[in-house]
Amino acid sequence: MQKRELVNEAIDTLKLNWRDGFTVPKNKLYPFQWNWDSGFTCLGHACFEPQWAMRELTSLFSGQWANGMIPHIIFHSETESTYFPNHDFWQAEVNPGAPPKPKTSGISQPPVHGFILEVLFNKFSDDPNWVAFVKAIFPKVLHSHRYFYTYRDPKSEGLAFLYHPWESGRDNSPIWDESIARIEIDKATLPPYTRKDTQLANQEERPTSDQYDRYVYLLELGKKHQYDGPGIFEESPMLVQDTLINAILIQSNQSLIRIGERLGLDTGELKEWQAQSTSAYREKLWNEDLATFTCYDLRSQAQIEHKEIGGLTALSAEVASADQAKKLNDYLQNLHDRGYYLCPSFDVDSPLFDSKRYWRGPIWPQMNWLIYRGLKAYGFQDTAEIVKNDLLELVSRLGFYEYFEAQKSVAAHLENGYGGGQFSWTSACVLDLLMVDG
Ligand code: 9WN
Repeated sequence: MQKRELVNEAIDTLKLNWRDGFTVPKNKLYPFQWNWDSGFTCLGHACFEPQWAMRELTSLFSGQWANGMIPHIIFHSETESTYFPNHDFWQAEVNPGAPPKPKTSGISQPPVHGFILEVLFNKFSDDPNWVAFVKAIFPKVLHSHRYFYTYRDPKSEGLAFLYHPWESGRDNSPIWDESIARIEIDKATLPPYTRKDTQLANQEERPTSDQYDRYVYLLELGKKHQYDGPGIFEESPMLVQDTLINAILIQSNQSLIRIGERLGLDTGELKEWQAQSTSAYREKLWNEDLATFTCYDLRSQAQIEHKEIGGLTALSAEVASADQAKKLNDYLQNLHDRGYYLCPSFDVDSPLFDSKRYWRGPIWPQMNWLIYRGLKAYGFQDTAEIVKNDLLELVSRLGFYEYFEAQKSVAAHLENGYGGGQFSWTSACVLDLLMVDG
């Protein structure tokens, strides 16, 4: 596909997935508004219908809880029935601070909205409507960061924990295997449920049914503790300081600090968080032997020793030291030399690598967008171009899919990507790369 065709198809896909105020990631498979998807989707709106970006964020923040949390799903429709778990399974009303409407889930996702807001602000800062919008939403984004520091960092380390794989955005990554293996599934007490995803996407590309049982177990655990109670920290078999969530938090803190300084808003709290988070991230999560950043398991009190895509987001957050960044760049160059598309979501040399199954190996478009910008920020222009061009090649050959095969030799024989087609963040990231970066 030529550049013009790619641009047109990306815009058509975003229009197709637009629901008069917000965007669904993919019709039927994901029929509501998702937290971090919405942030990336704004990048696309900004290229052809900037007003939609304001409306997208306004819709998302209409689901914000009193404690500051932006839920990972906002169920704008209560009748849509093609997704499990629906709002009635989550029962967010167990927490008195959840809004009565829109209905929401009870956990969060990587807080991308601070840095997305900065991208938008940089683009439209001459427009008084945008300046007013940024000023109005700034305290809400700030409050969503406060949620992580208040409810997810009980020892005040500057690193937020997650207790559900869905919060990480990379649901079935092998990095969660050990944590969720601690769960003892008792079918007699697990509430009955029916998955919908495997009716809409290839079963081999989705998490397994055993993993779903564990996702439901952790959802029930959250519900039992009103989704923000201290019992979660005490009881959850999964308690992890994640590389991705914390890198995104740091990246968004920095964006909010810059926005706040330009607009004369108070950034004192942000600067305190940021100073603590950056040094904790660099020291606690770096693994010298693996030469990457790793998640930290608060239950076993040890790093989760795997190379995976979350560690690379330290580049986009610009939290890696120059030496750490060079090692991450070398890792990517090596994968490129060995015939992989960049950036595989998991260690290609691990027996747990699966180039087809969701977060256990495939390439994810929004991750390439982040890592591309991170590499550029550190001056690794050549690798950045590979990351960008690999994504554009995959999309122009295989379509606007959710994720893609990582091995070039395998992808050469494929006619499509994996998961859902006509995907929103794929369209938005491609549009931004083509229209903004040329
Ligand atoms: C659970 C919507 C979301 C993304 C996640 C991705 C996938 C959901 C699911 O789809 O997760 O949140 O049902 O599989 O892993 O990153 O936000 O696109």
